[in-house]
Amino acid sequence: MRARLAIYKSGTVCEIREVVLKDKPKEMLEISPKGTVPVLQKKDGTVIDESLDIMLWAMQLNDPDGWLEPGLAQMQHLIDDNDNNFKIHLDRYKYPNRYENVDLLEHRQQAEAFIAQLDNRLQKTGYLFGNRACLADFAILPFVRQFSFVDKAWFDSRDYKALQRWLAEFLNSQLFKAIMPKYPKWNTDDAITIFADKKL
Ligand SMILES: N[C@@H](CCC(=O)N[C@@H](CS)C(=O)NCC(=O)O)C(=O)O
Repeated sequence: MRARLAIYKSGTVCEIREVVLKDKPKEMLEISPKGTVPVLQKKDGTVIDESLDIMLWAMQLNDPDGWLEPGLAQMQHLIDDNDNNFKIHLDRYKYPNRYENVDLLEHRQQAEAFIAQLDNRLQKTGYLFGNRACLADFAILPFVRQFSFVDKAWFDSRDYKALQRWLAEFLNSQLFKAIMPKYPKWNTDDAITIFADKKL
């Protein structure tokens, strides 16, 4: 989701191939054997197979809203905390059956510490690094969205007003709606589909 957000915001035109994770196409595994999505192949054949790197690539091409303005060094620490810590707990809270000996409430509690940290920042400035959304907001929001939906009633009952407003604004945004349409699974001989070419 975060790669889509950045590609769309940058206005970069690209072909999209929807992958079903249980049935990854050989074309994808040939260019990125690690087998995770998203994978982006540039016109020169270069492959970027980490979502944050795809965001950075797109923003370096065109950054109309100044997503990179706070400076990557500033934002990186919080994004790393999201990717290397919050996401671990989120996965175990959301999919406890995929792991052995997992107590989902323990992982919810661990994940909640990050939520509280974000809420604290958002209370002060409205967005993670100042008074408008930047790369860090869009790199982290999709995971907070997932966290909120695991047990929506519980999430809504918590006192994270600034974070709840930040998330609601994202879910109601034109940007979010623009990147959400689903695409059919890609097959080798399919015609080219251009990403976000659908008019809302
Ligand atoms: N650090 C990677 C993680 C990507 C990742 O784990 N993606 C999941 C889907 S959200 C995946 O492709 N899993 C592979 C699988 O389930 O086979 C990134 O952000 O690009």
